[in-house]
Amino acid sequence: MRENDLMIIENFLENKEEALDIKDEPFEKLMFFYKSALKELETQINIVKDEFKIMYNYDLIDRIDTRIKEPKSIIKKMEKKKCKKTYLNLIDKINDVAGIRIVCTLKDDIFFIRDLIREMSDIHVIKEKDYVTNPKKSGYTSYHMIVEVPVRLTQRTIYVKCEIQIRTLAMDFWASFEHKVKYKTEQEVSKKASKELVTCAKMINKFDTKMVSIKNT
Ligand code: 0O2
Repeated sequence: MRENDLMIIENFLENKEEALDIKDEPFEKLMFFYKSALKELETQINIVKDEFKIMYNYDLIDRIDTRIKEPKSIIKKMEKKKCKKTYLNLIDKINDVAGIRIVCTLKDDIFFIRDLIREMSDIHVIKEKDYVTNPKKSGYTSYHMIVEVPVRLTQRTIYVKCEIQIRTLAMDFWASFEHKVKYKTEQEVSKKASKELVTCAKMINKFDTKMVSIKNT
């Protein structure tokens, strides 16, 4: 969020340097901004989905998922990032309080959707991470964008950060499986299982590339 937007939120929160309390009213008020931004973004992406289906008879987007990060997960992430648990740090340092996942069929569509988002006049892209071209060590593959979305309040418009994850159905299958067995579990997964997950991610990458070449033949 920009400086001005922070000031507006500050008025709502009264003291943004205050320690974060997930059970308190200011926290709920802050979440209202994220929820509103997510609704706005979901509507825009749904229009793209429907436009391609209806106007071009093409299923560019298979599925759209949205979520507001659980308060406990917000706290955990702040601890991981070693930042003081204040409202200001939440707004500044946690980019994925509001998240949308766009799942498509083909790998090429990821970059096409990315370009469409870059061109949306009222969406400001502030950061991108291309884990499709450069997968994470875990094997995780996805395209991430941090964007600012306008929330039109009665008095004025403020821009709120949202995270967009774009991935294929195959990448999504891998990520949700890995999320269950490894990423979010406290206990260590064996080295063998980790290695096998990386192998599976590479297989999925080959599979995704093959699908594009089949489509283009
Ligand atoms: P959850 O439960 O999915 O919300 P940043 O602060 O923006 O610079 P950030 O957010 O720390 O960076 O990291 P990154 O790499 O952009 O990852 C953000 C999200 O991507 C994660 O959110 C996961 O959803 C997903 N992700 C990243 N790495 C992996 C991985 O190895 N496996 C799986 N399955 N998902 C991954 P959270 O908050 O960690 O989790």
